[in-house]
Amino acid sequence: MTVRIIGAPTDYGQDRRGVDMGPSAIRYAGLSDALASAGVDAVDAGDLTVPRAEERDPDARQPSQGNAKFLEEIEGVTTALSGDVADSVAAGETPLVLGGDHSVAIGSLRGSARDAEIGAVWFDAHGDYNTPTTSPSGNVHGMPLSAALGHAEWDGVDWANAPGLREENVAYVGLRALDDSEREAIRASEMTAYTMSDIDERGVTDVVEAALSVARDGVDGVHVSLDMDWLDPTIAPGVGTPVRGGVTYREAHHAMELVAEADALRSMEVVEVNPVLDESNETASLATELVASAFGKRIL
Ligand code: B3U
Ligand code: MN
Ligand code: MN
Repeated sequence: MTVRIIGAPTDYGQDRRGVDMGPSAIRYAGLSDALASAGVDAVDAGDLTVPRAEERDPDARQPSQGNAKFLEEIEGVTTALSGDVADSVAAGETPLVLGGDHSVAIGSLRGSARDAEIGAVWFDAHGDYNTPTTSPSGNVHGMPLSAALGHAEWDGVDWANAPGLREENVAYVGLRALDDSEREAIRASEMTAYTMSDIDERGVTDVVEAALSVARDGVDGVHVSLDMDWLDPTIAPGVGTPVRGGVTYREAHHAMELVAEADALRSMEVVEVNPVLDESNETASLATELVASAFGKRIL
């Protein structure tokens, strides 16, 4: 397997600076050694060019899309990203996108779904299913799934839509922080949502296996989206919106080992690593370990 590393150093999807340094932090933490330990060949395509946030109006909004912030910048980044992800898949590789905040998923999903049907497993504390009008923050990192799934509010915003992704093939793992309208919308959707309570009750093996079978049912491959705030903040402090009660180190590794075992991985992203908020780059370092497990690293 050849993995193409694509850095998306952007923080336009949320309010805290620093997550744009995620790709550097993850590489510095030893990503290439981690991938080598998983036995895969890795090609590093470098980083996408992202306009400098310091030069942008901090309140920039496009009036046609509710209160979503920085849509013009996010369009630029995710359009470039979707092209690179799609080309990588077409070349027989498995793209690994390094965020950046979770708005990059708009590009990963659209790219992975170019000329294909895909499913997605969303490892996250959050639902990322707000829309430009329901979002309490206006931060697009809380909206990528509603955008990719083409909700009515995103009509006419073709760059954000992933036509090959259907709700029926989306499964969340580890939810624990939802906004009220987002909770209603997830309940009303065809997506499958496993919360932390489900992990407590059923165990991580059962939940992740179920999520993977939902995502892979009848599709060409699965996109795995790993938001580092999925993990408990005691082991992943370097994220913008930490939420207590996340998965443990061992649960996370086991989940990623199950991803590798499922042998359906089409594309993957790891997002929300913020080295400015981190302690000695440990969140980035954990990200490299989890990626290695997802790509097949085994203890024995
Ligand atoms: N649901 C909130 C908070 C949030 C979403 N994703 C993250 N935080 N990382 C929102 O702003 O949409
Ligand atoms: Mn997220
Ligand atoms: Mn999150």
